[in-house]
Formats: sequence, structure tokens, C-alpha cells
Amino acid sequence: MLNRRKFLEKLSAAGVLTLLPEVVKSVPVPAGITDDNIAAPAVISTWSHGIPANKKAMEVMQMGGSVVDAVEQAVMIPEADPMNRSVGLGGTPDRDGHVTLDASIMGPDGNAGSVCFLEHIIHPISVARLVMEKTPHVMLAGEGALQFALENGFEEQNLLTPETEKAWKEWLKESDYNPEVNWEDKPNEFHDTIGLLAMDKNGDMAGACTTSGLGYKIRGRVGDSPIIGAGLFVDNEIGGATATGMGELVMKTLGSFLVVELMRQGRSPQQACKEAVERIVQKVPENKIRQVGFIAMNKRGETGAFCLQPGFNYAVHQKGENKMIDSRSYY
Ligand code: SD4
Repeated sequence: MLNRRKFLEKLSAAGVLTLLPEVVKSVPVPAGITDDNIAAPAVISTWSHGIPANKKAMEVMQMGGSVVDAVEQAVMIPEADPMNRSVGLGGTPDRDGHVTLDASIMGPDGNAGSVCFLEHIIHPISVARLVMEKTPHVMLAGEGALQFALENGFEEQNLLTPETEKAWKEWLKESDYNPEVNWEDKPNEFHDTIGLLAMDKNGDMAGACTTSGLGYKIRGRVGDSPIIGAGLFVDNEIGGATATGMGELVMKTLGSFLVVELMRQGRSPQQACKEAVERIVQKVPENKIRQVGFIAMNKRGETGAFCLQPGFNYAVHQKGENKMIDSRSYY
């Protein structure tokens, strides 16, 4: 039987490929089919905290860890960083001063786990992984997620640092309890979620996403990051996608799933991210004053990104280089 590569070689020799539109040429390589052009291993992640996270993911894979180990341990770095105001320890609290965390993880076997509205646990990604691997469920929330974490040996700690408490108290003075204060003039503030996708040398993919969510949100608000298909989606036959920004816009369009499905239809990661942003523009009226960014990687190790407002950047670690790239934006 003709495999895809040989099939494409025959088409190419016949000059047929030059006649095909770009989207058809970039159809991802199905799992299990070898291709010399696959740029694996590869890691892509959101914002500048992606640089150390990408490095960690590569190290874990080089040391023989699984791709799931890689994505988990990578995003644990910003989770543990008290200076990072939007992930884990030191994350911006809700408007009542509580740090509440959302996280999700997906592996190459299609399994998924997540936690939302979780308090007092510095590494929500590890709780999400445990939900994925040790329960028949996908998502645990709030007190139940905390109980599950404690039963499994996680320790409670105060995640509100003196700095974030001080900033929250300052915010309270003028906030008028509006959790969206400052969003119109500073669309890139209050959201620096890390979403990260990795592919190991065999071409297997996993993803992780973790955040303290929207700064000064209403207590109980959950964003897109722990919603499988919204903040994160990985299909090991096609590729993965993850999102950052105002989660409500991503949830209303199931953005990461959409990006992966567009790649399934033959779009490049870049084009798929762009079309998912355009879907938000078509469907969600607040798009003009909000930020959303998507990153994606397909089974060839090709990467791409797109966002609503200028200002989103992401980190790509591939072929020995770990570098920041400015995303193209709709506006
Ligand atoms: C949320 N999407 O809770 C998250 C926040 C975020 O970069 O992405 N920050 O809506």
C-alpha cells in the first residue's frame, strides 16, 4: 500500500503539488507515518515565561521523561514563581482576595484532566494530571478538587504573597468592584496564563495550561484554561492548541478545539489560529476591547500563533533554539 509520503512524492514528481493550494500541502502527517521533515522534539508556549518552561520541557524529554512529564514539569516553573502574577504562587487574587487556580493537561493517548476554582495548592497542573491518570473523570472543581489534592499528598499553602495582597488592596481602593477594570486600555494585563505544547522525538504530543485566571474576577469565576477544547486541546493524530487572554471569548467559540479541527482540515497552525481569532471577531462583540491569543503545533512540528490585539508573544524551542516570537494580530 502507498503511504502518504510516497504518495506525495509521486504527486510531486508529476508536478501536481505545485498546482495544489497551500492548505492541502500542509496537511499534518498522520501519527505513525515517518517523515524526514518532522521537526521533533519541539515545544511552544505562551508569553515570555515560556522560555524557561520550554527549556525545562526539552530537558525532561532529553533525560528520558515522557512528553506528559515534560509539559507538567515545564509549567510548574511559572506556577512556583512568586513574581509571576497570573499563575500559581503569587497569582492575582479574585476581587475578594482569594487566589483561585485553573489548570488542564492532555496526553498523547487522548486522556485529559483538569481542575478549576482550586485554592491553596501551588501546582494545580499536578492535581490535573492526577485527575487524568488516577480517576475515571476529567475535571474536579473547588472544594472537591482541594479535598482530592490533600488526600493525594499535596500540601496547602497560602498563595497570596505580600506583593499581590498589597496590589489587591490598592486595586480595591478604586475598583468599584469591577473585575474588568483596566481591560479597555491595557488588554495584555491581568492575563499571562502559560499554555504549552510539546512533541517528543517520536512525534507524540501533550499539552498543559495553568493560570490564576482573570485578575480581580468575581469569586467562583472559571476561565477557559481548565475547559478541555477551550483553553487546551491535543489530538495526537493532528496536533495541539492552547489559548491565553480573556477566557470568556475562547469559551464561547471553543477555540483550541476549533484550531485543532481546522488543522485536521488541512490548515497550517498559523492559518488555523488566525481563523479561530476571526471566529471570535465574527461571533463575540467584545472582541474589539479584549485580548485572546492562540498558539498551535501540528504533527510535523510546524508552529503558529495569532491574537486579537497587538502585544501577545510566545516562545518556540526547536532545532536547538529557544526564542520569543511576536504574534501577528487581527487589529
Ligand atoms: C482566563 N485565559 O482565565 C485565562 C487567563 C489568561 O493569560 O489567559 N491569562 O480567562
